[in-house]
Amino acid sequence: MNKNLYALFESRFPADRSKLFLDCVDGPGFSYDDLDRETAKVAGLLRQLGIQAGDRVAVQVDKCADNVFLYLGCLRAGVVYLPLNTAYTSAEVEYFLKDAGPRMVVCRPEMLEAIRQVAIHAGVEHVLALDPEGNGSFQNARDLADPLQEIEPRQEGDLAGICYTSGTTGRSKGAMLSHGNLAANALTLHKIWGWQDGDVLLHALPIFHVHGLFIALHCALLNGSTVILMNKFDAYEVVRQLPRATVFMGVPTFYTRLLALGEFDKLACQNMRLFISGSAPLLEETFHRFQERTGHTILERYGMTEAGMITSNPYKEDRIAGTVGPALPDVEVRVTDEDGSVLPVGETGILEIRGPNVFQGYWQMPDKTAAEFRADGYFITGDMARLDEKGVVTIVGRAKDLVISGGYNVYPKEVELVLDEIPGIDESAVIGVPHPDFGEAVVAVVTRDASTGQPDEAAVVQAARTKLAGFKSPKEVFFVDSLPRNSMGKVQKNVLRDNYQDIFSVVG
Ligand code: MLC
Ligand code: AMP
Repeated sequence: MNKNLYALFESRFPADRSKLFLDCVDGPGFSYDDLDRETAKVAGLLRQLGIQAGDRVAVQVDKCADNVFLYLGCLRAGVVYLPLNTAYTSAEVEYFLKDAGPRMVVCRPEMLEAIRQVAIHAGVEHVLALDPEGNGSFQNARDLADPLQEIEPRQEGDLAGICYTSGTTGRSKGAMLSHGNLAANALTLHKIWGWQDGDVLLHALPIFHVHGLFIALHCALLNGSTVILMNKFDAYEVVRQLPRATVFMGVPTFYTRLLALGEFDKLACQNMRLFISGSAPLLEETFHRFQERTGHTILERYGMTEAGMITSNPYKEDRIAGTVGPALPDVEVRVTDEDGSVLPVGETGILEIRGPNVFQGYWQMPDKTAAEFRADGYFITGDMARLDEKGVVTIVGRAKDLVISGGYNVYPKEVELVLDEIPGIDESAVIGVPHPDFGEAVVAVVTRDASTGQPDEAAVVQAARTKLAGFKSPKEVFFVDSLPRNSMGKVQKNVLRDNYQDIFSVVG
């Protein structure tokens, strides 16, 4: 049997394929028939360009229907999809291209020249453009190609996507996700979240990360549902669209921004069945305010790029604020100490996971892969957690030095490496501090050349932004005479976090 994920989706297409698949808020709609036709054209173009099953295609384009078809067309052709955040600079993209060695990159027209340059260095053969209206050299070529009707035969372990996640060393790692990983996770979530006839997904997440690309889209596809596609999150537009939807997924920032709108009330949510939150911790206060305002209880789940979803609060029983629920039915979780010894219920340690959703390893990094798996196949998440006697997981922190800002991960090391190169900066420490909108915000504490007093804050931020995506750049820069260190000489980030924790007043 063909284990291509696209074949699974196709088996769940609605009987009447004229049903709307994508209802684009800023453009035309596309039926399931259109989905079949558009993905066949994408797959046809890939073959015409000599791109075969197992080859990689990198994509950095604005969210739009054609972006969805590009992803699904790659699946159909057995080509490995490599999504890239549109905020990444060309310097960041160059790393991904060199590391993953894609045969083609599709980018935004305004980035075409810059991406062409880095693509040359990375040895990428084809660089094509796609804009949000569906125009550009990619579409032109696609429309001329002979459609490929077949669905490429795939095994469960064959790769469907490579999703880059930053690392504590500052070097990003490509998490290899197989057709089997994605199918197993999607089938489980579709079942436990009670997807039903008539469900409509309001999709406001970006589609270059696991949450919006896999979790949200895959559940809707398995249900043969209509997806209301928003180009990006906009709280006012969400309130306008909600009456037409039944399911919504978001990061906590989406929910705090919605709650800031007076129009977001019970009436706006009256047709909704389910609100899901994840990618970052949901404050208990937000959970309760949401309940009071809308009468709905947010379902919080926990996941990561390497495994998709791992735990989820229950659909039918009580959802408990501050917890992420038990492991999914086919996933095992345990809490261990540094040595990997399993800790008793109630104790805090590192969360380890095992299941069909867990990735195939990091692209071309066998040592890093080996270091993050135990001998018995458990993956070490790097999140600190505790389990209760019913198996309910509470995430209490992170063992990894990671900031999550508005649902995007920022590894301090990556930012520190850039800051340390700025002339006049001696050394830097990057931390995350509480922020009312983003949950956590990136802040830099630096020492600089005392004789000149340069660079100033604006110069630091400006220099950082030439190399780093905007969400990674520090929201504030503090200049100090020296960084606090422990007796081993290591920077005490906990001291810095304490010193700066109130700089953005948090109002929940
Ligand atoms: C944008 N900016 C951010 C930011 N997003 N700064 C910090 N953190 C963020 N998350 C900055 C930009 O650099 C820019 O800065 C300014 O804000 C305006 O940019 P924008 O794009 O217009 O911002 P906005 O639309 O407000 O975006 C905020 C957001 C977005 C919350 C809507 O960040 C978002 O969609 N987040 C979702 C992330 C997500 O999908 N995560 C899932 C990962 S998967 P300037 O200085 O230029 O003005 C995962 C696994 C799991 O984690 O469990 O799900
Ligand atoms: P990413 O690497 O972008 O996939 O981010 C995964 C990380 O997000 C996890 O390792 C957690 O630290 C965090 N995360 C995801 N969901 C939650 C949640 N519900 N609560 C707390 N942290 C979460």
